[in-house]
Amino acid sequence: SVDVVTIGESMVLLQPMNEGPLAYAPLFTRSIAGAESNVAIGLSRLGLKVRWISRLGTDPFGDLILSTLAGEGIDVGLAERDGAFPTAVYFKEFKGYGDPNVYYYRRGSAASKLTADHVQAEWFEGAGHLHVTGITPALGDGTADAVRAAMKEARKQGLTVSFDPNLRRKLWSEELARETLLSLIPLCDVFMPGLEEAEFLVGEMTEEGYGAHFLALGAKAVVLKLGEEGSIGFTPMAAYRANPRKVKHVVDTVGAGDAFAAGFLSSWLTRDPEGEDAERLQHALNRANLMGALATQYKGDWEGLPKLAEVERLLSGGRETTR
Ligand code: KDG
Repeated sequence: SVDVVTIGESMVLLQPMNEGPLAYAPLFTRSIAGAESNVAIGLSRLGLKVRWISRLGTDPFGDLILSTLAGEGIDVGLAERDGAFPTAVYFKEFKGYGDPNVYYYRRGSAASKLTADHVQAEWFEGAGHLHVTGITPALGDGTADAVRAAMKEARKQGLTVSFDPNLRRKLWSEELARETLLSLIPLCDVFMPGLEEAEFLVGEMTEEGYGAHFLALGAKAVVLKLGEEGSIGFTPMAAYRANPRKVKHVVDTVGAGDAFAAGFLSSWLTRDPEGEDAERLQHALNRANLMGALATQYKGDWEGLPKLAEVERLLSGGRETTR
């Protein structure tokens, strides 16, 4: 059986070894990344069984992505290869301040050709939950319909669904992004926007206003990410604000939202669903805040993510044996 299915494009990631303009970067490290596979890795390290679905070229970079994810214990057996289109690549640029710049080379990639016709009932068989993001709908002509079809098929088979809007302005127009992302909210159980994304979608409101608004659209839990301010979660029964986990020095913010999602879902999906909402939110949000904070401490989207024992130790204030 599978705890979580996630669908989305992973790319080869090239990161300059040094800070400064990408145009003058002579040396790069090579990894892979993608919002949904970042979540998959986070969940797998926290002990959940995860299946990752995407489309890859029949090229060496596709091989690299598959072997990396398989090495993290993720089921990649249903990912498709398509020899007609390439596996995508992206670059980060570290300026030495603020968020890194990201440059995508993904237009026309194998994953961007995903359509609703590709969505298979077997992707969800034996699974409990589907996680999708707002990146996939932005990738190609048929990808929004594919995500919609996947969310519907998952629900038909009794899975719960989480949705992180993950607004990527470089990938589509504001109008299309807003319309498409809003249309997917009624198909999810857990909606997890950042504060800026919430404002982008429905205009300026209070945090409680966003919670009420997205619950009214059909989500059963709303998780608002407040960055350095922590996070706040809402269900129809409860609201809980979790204090941020302080970090000394932020190295790379890319991937923090995915780590947060993995932290939240790993708790939300595995603890007693009959428990009190406030207590469930508290446990899930504190774990999510810790995961998000840890992800900012490392260059790379997911390499620094912890295993469950480390998360439990950090949350309980236990000591580490280092030597
Ligand atoms: O959330 C991190 C992602 O943004 C990164 O891994 C690349 O998937 C990616 C994207 O589309 O931005």
